[in-house]
Amino acid sequence: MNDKIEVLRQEFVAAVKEVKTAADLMSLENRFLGRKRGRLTELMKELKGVPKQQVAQFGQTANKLKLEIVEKISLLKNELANPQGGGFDLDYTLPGKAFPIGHLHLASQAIREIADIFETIGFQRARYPEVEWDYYAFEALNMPADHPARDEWETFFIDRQPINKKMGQRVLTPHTSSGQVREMEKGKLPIRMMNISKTYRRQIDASHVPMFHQFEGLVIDKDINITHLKGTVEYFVKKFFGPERTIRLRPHHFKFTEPSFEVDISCGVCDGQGCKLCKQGWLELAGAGMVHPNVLKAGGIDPKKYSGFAFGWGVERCYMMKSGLAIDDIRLLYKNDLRVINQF
Ligand code: FA5
Repeated sequence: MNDKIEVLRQEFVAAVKEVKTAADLMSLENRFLGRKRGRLTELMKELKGVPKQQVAQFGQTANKLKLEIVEKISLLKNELANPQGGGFDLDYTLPGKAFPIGHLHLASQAIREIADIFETIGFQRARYPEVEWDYYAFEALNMPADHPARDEWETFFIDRQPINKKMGQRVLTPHTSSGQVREMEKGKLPIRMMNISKTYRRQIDASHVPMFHQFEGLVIDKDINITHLKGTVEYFVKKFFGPERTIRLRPHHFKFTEPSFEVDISCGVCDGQGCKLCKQGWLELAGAGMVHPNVLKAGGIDPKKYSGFAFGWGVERCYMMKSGLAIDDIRLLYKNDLRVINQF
């Protein structure tokens, strides 16, 4: 029996020399200490056939070998984990590992900047559901069921059929305007609301993404008129795009504002002179208008006493215009490609 133990020791010593990797070490451990077929386990089983008087002595020798094997394997594990040698010793003079530092996504940066600008002129941020009722997204905004204007919002529907008599179906909110009547329903006047949030549409191409952000301003008070709208939009444009930029309001049509406008901004490339990018000196920014009396009524506000204006723009598009970013595909912003994202 003593011979067998010695042979096993030699076998182990030889096997240790072959260990180069963590995988080798694991298989060495299995081979000698494995519970079922480990060489040492097998040897221990043989003790059963040894005459009684010799069991204690052989048991001791075999246990000693087991201890040696366990210690050696744990030493090897340490060495592999600290290849600099010296087990747990550390070389404090080695340069440290630099961890990559992240930053806010372009949309988050833009949202912070936009929120700050409007906060200084008294707009308060509010939040509304992303999964919204058809009522707030369309019906209360003067777009009754089956009205063709709804088509422009290419909506994601959660329910196939209306599930509530007044509210209709649930949708992924296709524009931040869905916050307008919700804000009015709070019953607090005057209103100076800023809603910046995610919006969803069934659109995807070089200039559209299915999830994007809009920021929407809503002001309601006595004697609010178009000059207030123009002044507010101009203030934002000069702060966000630069003091040299100007705006113009161009007639447009939205069901929830009357009159409605599209806001153009003077081109930053040619300074409004007309160039390849803008053609005639102006770039189209987004929609705005005076809140329609029917929308005020839906929010429980008397249109004879109060009036208001609203505007709702795309965050990503505004930011791309500001940075003069020559990006020909808006989808790049959401592809998580660090080569693109790290440029902002
Ligand atoms: C609206 O959504 C109106 N609710 C805006 C409004 C608010 C008008 C208040 C009047 C009063 P429109 O569908 O044009 O309007 O969208 C506004 C802006 O959102 C667009 O100018 C564009 O910048 C951005 N936008 C729209 N769809 C997408 C899309 N799929 N991907 C990226 N940006 C988009």
